[in-house]
Amino acid sequence: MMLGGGGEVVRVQALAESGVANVPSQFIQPPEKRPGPGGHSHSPDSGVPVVDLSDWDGAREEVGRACRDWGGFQVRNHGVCIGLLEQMRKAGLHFFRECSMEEKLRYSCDPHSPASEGYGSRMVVDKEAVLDWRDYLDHHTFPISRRDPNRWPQFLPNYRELVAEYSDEMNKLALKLLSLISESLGLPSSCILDKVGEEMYQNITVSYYPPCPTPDLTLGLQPHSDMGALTLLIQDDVGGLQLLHNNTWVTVPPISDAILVLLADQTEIISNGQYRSAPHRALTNSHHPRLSVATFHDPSKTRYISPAPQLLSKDSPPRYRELLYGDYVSSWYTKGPEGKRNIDALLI
Ligand SMILES: O=C(O)CCC(=O)C(=O)O
Repeated sequence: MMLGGGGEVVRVQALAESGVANVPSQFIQPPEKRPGPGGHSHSPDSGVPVVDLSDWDGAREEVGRACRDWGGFQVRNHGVCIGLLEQMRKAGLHFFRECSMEEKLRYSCDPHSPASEGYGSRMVVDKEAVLDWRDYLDHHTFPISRRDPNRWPQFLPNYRELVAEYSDEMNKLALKLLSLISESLGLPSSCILDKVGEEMYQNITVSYYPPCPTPDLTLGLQPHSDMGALTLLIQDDVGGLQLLHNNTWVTVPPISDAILVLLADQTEIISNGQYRSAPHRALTNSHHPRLSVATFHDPSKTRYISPAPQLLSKDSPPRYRELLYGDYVSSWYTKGPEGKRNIDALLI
């Protein structure tokens, strides 16, 4: 999820490092949204599906079940070099931990433009919104015409090459997963891609969540589902990402070699609601900074999205209105990300 941010905005990391005992009121969630005590525990058997992709054909059914029940699942043996995942996590950490504020600010995103590229803190442009306890660094990486490595920091000599390689690998994996997800619905493998377009838009967001003195009152990232087609996410070993499953928040256990796949709203629409986009949120904790890298794959703004005709019949009428993706994005930014209310507004 990326909205706006930058400019005169308070950097969460700077606030945390100043040693405040109580966070400013703009970061305090209303009581019904607070994680509360105990919201942070996680165990390896949380139930979030883990799918082994060493046999892609064999994984189809499991992927279908995970998309239907959870809207998200972790994958292992996905074909992306584990060393690359580690390098990306380390580089992200280096930016936030080792670079001076002056250097970070050189790459600030435009505070007046939603989803602009660069270093930011404030998710929502709306001045009334509760703030997330997070700073981020966002890169525009696909289509290739959007890539401008001059806008990417150079704090490590190979950072720009690393981002380009990571972007390429995630794009390849996203294409393969969208084919598998299409097949798991009984559709031709190209069906979802035909809808969203081969030339997907890709953004990479590195999120940094500093330790927070009042983790029971704040959120690293508020609950939302992603607006595009598919998100691929890696995290470090701290933990704090949660998926909403049967009305309960379940922590996604960190697995260093795994990639979390999150279905986003357009895939829910194309599946006519057979699969659900996954509401998720990030918790904070008082001791350990946390890092994640989310790679978003979205249709171009000129694509029209609607349920796949092969899934429609007299008994299974369309559940969502057709939309122009650009309109969906604008409306998402206007209303804010809250939970799934953006996609719910399209229900017939
Ligand atoms: O930090 C995380 O684990 C979640 C990141 C996320 O959901 C996002 O950037 O939209």
